[in-house]
Amino acid sequence: MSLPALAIDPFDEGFLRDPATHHVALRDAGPVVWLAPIQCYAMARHAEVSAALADHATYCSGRGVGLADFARETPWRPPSLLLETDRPRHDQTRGLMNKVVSLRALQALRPVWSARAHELAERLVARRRFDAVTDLGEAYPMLVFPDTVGVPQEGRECLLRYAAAVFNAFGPRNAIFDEGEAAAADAVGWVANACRRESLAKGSWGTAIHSAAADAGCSEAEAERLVRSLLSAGVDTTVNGIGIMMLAFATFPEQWAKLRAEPKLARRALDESLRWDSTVQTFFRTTTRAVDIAGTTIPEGAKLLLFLAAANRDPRRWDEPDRFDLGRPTSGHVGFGHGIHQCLGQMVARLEAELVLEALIPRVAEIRLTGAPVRRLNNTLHALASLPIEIVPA
Ligand code: OVM
Repeated sequence: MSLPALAIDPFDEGFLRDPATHHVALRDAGPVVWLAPIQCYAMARHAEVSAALADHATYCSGRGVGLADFARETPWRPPSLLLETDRPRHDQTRGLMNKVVSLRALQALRPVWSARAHELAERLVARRRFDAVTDLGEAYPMLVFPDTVGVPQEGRECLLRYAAAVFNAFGPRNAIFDEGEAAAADAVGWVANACRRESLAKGSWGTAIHSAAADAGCSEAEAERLVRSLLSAGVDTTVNGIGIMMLAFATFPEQWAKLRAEPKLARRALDESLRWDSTVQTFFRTTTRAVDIAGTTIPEGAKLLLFLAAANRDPRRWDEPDRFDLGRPTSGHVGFGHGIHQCLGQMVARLEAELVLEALIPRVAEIRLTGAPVRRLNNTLHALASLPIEIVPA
């Protein structure tokens, strides 16, 4: 089989405004394609994306999970010791982070996080009309997550601009990348300072990371970079995860009714929402050897773009993939990735989403869109700037 060459730039505005439409063409073109405008290979079908994520030895992360090849180009920032690292180092850092970001730690936080969700829901429902992105999707994670990591109060709004810039920087140096970087100029310094042991609150996840990192023989600078991972990956992801989940319920009102009838489904809602419209749309890998895929040889040292969001709607894998359906088994979705790099914070994200829904279920009978959702273009995230809704109180 020859390699289909496509003239698609998955980071241009037309693509980013409506990725799902373009994903169809990418999947149908073949199991692996060549994207001429960005000069790299790509996969968009579930079977291949999932297999590549599972094969961390062939498809490495240490040369960056963006378009930039760290073997040839200077990274935008010092590489993440988790995301942009391979075995054996990765397992050491991941192991110590797993001890801090644990189910046990989250169980302890649950009562406080739940109270915050109820207070916020109470205020929003009283207004009836609100923006599900700014007033809820952004507001809720900002009420619970920065306190948990233990960063200083002053200047926390930097976190959103920082995260947006981090995710833009996985793409090519287009206008979106440059604008994100310019907007985050001050945020980079704020985040660097927030990650220092002296800046972090006692008893926080941040100081716990510093202790665990020191025990594992990491330097202070490495510990700071591990805290940086939480601030990079834990904000814009959950912000948009919650925003898109609200869009899903507004678009499929019968699913809101189903959730109200069966509130236990709240625990699974985020996973189906991520399958339906994945917050993290793409990540790259780099081949460590020549590899044959369906008769095509990808050479060693090649960048390969994995379309997580396209895999999550691949009709070869999912029945009626475009339907948001709380009743479907979501296991195998790659919205949190797959394999050794699978999302460290997935339990955090699930808990935030579950608690937001738990607070809304008894108060909200219906969710209606009052205007068109507004996209916020990002090179990696499917992000929303605004989602105006009106609720019918229960
Ligand atoms: C990190 C990091 C940054 C962005 C995303 C991510 C999705 C991780 O600094 O480790 O995971």
